Amino acid sequence: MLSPKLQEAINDQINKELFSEYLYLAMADFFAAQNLDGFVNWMMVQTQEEHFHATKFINFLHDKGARVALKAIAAPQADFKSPEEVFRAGFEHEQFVTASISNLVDIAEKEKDRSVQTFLQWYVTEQIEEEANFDKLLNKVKMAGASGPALMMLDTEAAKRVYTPPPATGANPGAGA
Ligand code: OFO
Repeated sequence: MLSPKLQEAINDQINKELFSEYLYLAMADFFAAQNLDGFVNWMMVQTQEEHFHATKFINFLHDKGARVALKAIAAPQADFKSPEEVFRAGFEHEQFVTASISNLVDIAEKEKDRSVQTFLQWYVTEQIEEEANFDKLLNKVKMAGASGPALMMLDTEAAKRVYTPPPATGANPGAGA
């Protein structure tokens, strides 16, 4: 059984993951308005990742016999000055999520809940990739600068990104990892 404090903290994290999905949908929409279809695809794949992050937490609460408290999702930023600003905002958002996961780990440690500590390790590792993905693209977009052809090359590269759901393993197959 989860402590009320952990249950509340996980519910807050579910809201953050769903907000991440919302934020990247807004970024996809911004790129669609610029006709940068490869970046639209990249962001749409990212929204699928975020949806998975949220539902993995939801499945975990279900497995622990706890209720999910779905809260209102804040409206994300819709307009950006440039692709560089989009990827910088994404990178900073991922750093915020990493700090939030780290805070959850701290709470689980204080509550001495080993099952939550173990479960959270997947997110700790996942955040390394989440930050790196945005950081790499941010740096490439920065290097492209005002060069239209360089940006188009990056857009073509971004069009190749595909969503690969994590394999279903362990005692929580509904969560997919
Ligand atoms: Fe992007 O890692 Fe979840 O929020």
